[in-house]
Amino acid sequence: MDYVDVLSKDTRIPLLFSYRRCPYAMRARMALIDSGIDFNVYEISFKNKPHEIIEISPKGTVPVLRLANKVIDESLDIMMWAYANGSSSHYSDLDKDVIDTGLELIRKNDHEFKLHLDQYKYFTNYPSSSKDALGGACLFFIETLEGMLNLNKYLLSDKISFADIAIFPFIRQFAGVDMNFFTSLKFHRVQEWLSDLTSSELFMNAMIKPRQRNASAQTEVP
Ligand SMILES: N[C@@H](CCC(=O)N[C@@H](CS)C(=O)NCC(=O)O)C(=O)O
Repeated sequence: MDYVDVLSKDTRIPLLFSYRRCPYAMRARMALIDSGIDFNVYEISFKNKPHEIIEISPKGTVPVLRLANKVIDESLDIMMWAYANGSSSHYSDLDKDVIDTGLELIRKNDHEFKLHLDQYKYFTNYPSSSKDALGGACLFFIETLEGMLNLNKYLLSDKISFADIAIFPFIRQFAGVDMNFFTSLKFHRVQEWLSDLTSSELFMNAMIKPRQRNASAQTEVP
């Protein structure tokens, strides 16, 4: 299938507007794959966003999932749609209070940790703070994760769940700012968890270049 063809109005296969390195898009791709949903990917360029994405989601962020009958343009909503419509039980087999714990953790990630992560990532924009101080300001969340991973192999249980998938791409970014700093931390369970998820088949599949993914999706169209 040609790369551009995925933008056609043929909506038999869900189309994800994505950006390979965006952590929100990563969580959406991982959840779609994890739940066994076949989908196409259109990799956008931020400098030249295709009009197709702006038409269906004027706020212009990725990921955006185009379905036959609706558009979903928040990563967490895409994850929830995937788990509700796919074949995986990584969401539905959890008790409601465990799901609530996962959602609260994701809220903390998206609305508290992310602010500190962005300052740490772009530390040169904050000359009045040292890089180490900005990294240190992120540790409240890493410590919370360490506490949870001391109880279970993954964040909510001994099985990977939506919470691991939603949060892991941001911790990967945190580690990537300065790997020496990350490995020097005493948070060994988080380090193992990150390494486990980074080398997982699920993550590798989510990082496949769009052209390859689209080609395999096409073969399944009747
Ligand atoms: N709350 C949104 C946030 C998505 C988001 O901010 N994505 C970034 C890329 S990582 C984006 O598209 N930014 C728009 C831009 O840079 O123009 C979600 O969860 O989907």
